[in-house]
Amino acid sequence: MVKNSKTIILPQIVDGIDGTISVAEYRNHIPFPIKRVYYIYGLINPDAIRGKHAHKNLEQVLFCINGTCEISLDDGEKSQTVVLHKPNVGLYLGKELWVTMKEFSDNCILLVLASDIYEEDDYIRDYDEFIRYVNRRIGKE
Ligand code: T46
Repeated sequence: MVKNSKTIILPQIVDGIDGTISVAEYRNHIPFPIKRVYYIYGLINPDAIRGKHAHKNLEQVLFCINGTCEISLDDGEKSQTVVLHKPNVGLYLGKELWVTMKEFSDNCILLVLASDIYEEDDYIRDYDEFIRYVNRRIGKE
């Protein structure tokens, strides 16, 4: 895996044909207190590409609670792609990861739990700037 990322599996409380509950609790499943929840939906454009940015400090966990999507991660040295397709299997994104989201199914609902409120200053939206930022952080520059 790239650094600052891991898979998070939520428990499933299955009630047979009457449905299933999955639960995300701070500490038990989510490694930070949740200050914001947002969700992305209405992904009717099959060519939609979202993300293309990194965060300086924000931590998040992404769950595709309906449909499927593909998340590409780049830590400045390594990269990997993760397909989210199960409502109880999430992807933890720590700081300093360049994230691109694509290949959304049209019924995709991407639920995001975040460690902080929305702060545009926390975003790095230029890839070259991201590489300079991580290189400075690991003392390469
Ligand atoms: C991330 C990925 C996974 C707000 O005003 N408040 C919010 O909480 C959010 C998330 C967005 N916005 C505004 C900012 C932009 O004007 O909504 C607009 C679209 O945001 P953005 O282009 O950043 O959306 P995505 O899907 O590329 O990225 C989002 C999150 O912004 C980002 O933190 O990690 O999902």
